[in-house]
Amino acid sequence: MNERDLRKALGELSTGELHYFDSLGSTNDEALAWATQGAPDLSLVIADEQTAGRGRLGRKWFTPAGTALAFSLIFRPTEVEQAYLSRTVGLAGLAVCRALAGLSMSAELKWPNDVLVFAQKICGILVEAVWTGEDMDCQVIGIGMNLRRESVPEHAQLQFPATSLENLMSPMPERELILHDILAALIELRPKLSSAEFMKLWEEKLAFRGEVVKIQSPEGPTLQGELLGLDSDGSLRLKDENGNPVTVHFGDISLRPAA
Ligand code: BT5
Repeated sequence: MNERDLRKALGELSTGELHYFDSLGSTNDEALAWATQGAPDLSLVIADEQTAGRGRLGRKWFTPAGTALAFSLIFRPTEVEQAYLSRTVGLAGLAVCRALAGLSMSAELKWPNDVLVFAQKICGILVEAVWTGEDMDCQVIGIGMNLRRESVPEHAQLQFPATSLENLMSPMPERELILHDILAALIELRPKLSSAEFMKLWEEKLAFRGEVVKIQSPEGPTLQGELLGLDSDGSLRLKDENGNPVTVHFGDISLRPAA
């Protein structure tokens, strides 16, 4: 991967500027810093290797050189989109699902931020905000996708089973093309962000829908219930063991099938 090939592959897409690094701590850190300096909407930070890739709450994201797709997109919401910022993670997830569908792969979204194929994590998403005082200036959408087998951490380091594209298909398309397809899908879906149709698309892709799942969060007791769908802000709707409706808001949530 190099900057010239990347620019060529992204050619006709209406993305912003592009910063490519052979090696970087975290593309999200770089994008957050660049965003505060005014990077335009849909500007991209891409790295071949991340030495301090991040998951949620300081967890590590593994990105060895030459094995994965790791990038961050600066998302400057329009006035309409400002009211739907909690949907951005769904936008990113749906875009990844669409890109994988183009490779004949059926992906699902494990709420709130994982993309699964055959119930294994192939991609993680980390959406972070840049604030100016009390106002959210923009968001950074970080996406890490496992391509080669070597991108998958050792079993002991995993919180959830993981896989790579190479495990599922051979030969694999070029990284640049996968990136192109994710961005093209995101740009195409973006105008729907505020619609009910968008929430329907997101719900249809939810993993474990109709199944009993366990929800753990550090703040509360473990909850078990049937996964029903999403509220309009992207919160998760469950039916608990007593048949009562429960809403789970975004946070440090871990979701697992109960069985
Ligand atoms: C995530 O966090 O899944 C979000 C990951 C976002 C990574 C992208 S890469 C580009 C951008 N720049 C960054 O610095 N980050 C973003 P979370 O749900 O907290 O999951 C983290 C957990 O996933 C870790 O604790 C490991 O158990 C596991 N993990 C780490 N690396 C993995 C990998 N390559 N594949 C699958 N699982 C992994």
